[in-house]
Amino acid sequence: QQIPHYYSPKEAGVCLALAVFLAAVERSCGNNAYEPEEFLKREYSLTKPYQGLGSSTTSHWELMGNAMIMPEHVRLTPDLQSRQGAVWSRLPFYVRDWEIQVHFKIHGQGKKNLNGDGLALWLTKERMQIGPVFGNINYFTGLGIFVDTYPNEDKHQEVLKSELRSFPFISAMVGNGSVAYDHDRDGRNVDLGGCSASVRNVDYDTFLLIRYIRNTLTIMMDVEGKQEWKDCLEVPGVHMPQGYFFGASSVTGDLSDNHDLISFKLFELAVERTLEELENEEEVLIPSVDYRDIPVEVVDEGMGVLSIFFLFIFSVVGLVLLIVALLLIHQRWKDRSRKRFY
Ligand SMILES: [Ca+2]
Repeated sequence: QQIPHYYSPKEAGVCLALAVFLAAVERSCGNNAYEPEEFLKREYSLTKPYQGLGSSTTSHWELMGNAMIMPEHVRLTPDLQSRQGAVWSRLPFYVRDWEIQVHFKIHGQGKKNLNGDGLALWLTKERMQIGPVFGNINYFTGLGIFVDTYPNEDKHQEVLKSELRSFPFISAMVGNGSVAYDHDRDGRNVDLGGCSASVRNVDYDTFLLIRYIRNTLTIMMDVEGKQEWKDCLEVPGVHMPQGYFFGASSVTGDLSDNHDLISFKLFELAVERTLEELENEEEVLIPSVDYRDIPVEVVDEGMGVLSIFFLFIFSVVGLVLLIVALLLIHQRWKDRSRKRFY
């Protein structure tokens, strides 16, 4: 006679855990058959309680402007006028295929379209600089992803109905150091496109996913509280140099919002490459996008007068210094020749 076997609570617990684990393995294998493996890189990530962020030289991230560390987030700007804040990674970034998951929150007192200006994520050659593009410099070199919450162009100009964008609007831009982000046009002249996303004053969590595999840039978002990624933008043929810096910045003007960065997680993606692919790879020195030539002539417009002015000032200063130096040398030579007579 077989004795019926009852599982002890401990055994049952182990079985249950095993079943849950197997189900999870199956699910991840089933759904993500084509997803590359990913590894969280802590040195490029920023998560609670933000210990790696600060002014000490051992910290991986640096604060700037009005940005403040709070228990639940890094507040890039408070809901007050004319603030600017940013966080920048100190470490140059050398990973070929990667993904960023950004958890953020934009909220404030202002009614719709009476708030601004939004936040930006960066992977650029420059770091820790202040300027007009969501708090960062213009004519940047690298990648900028913008969560623009204020429609500047729609307010100032007649926009074709087909070009009308609903704000907040997420867009991306690749700059090579000589292209301007035109704030009055919400960067529409040079961006790579994007999508509308109601990310402001919502009760649920909002996330952005930026993925870069084999030179294809993909932006996805989870902004409806459904725990699923929705496509926003995909651009193939994006060439990014190595050794750039990650950053997140934000700015407020007459209109404002709280711009909170809750987490920034960088994953390295394991993408296999054939020997041929590796051999044919060339080092990228300047960021570019295949399908469009980044206009270079833009730089000449406003900059022309300014550079001539500076060139003139520098020439004058240089000339004065040269004359002073010559006079000093002449004086010394005169003194010396006089001494020789005594
Ligand atoms: Ca704008």
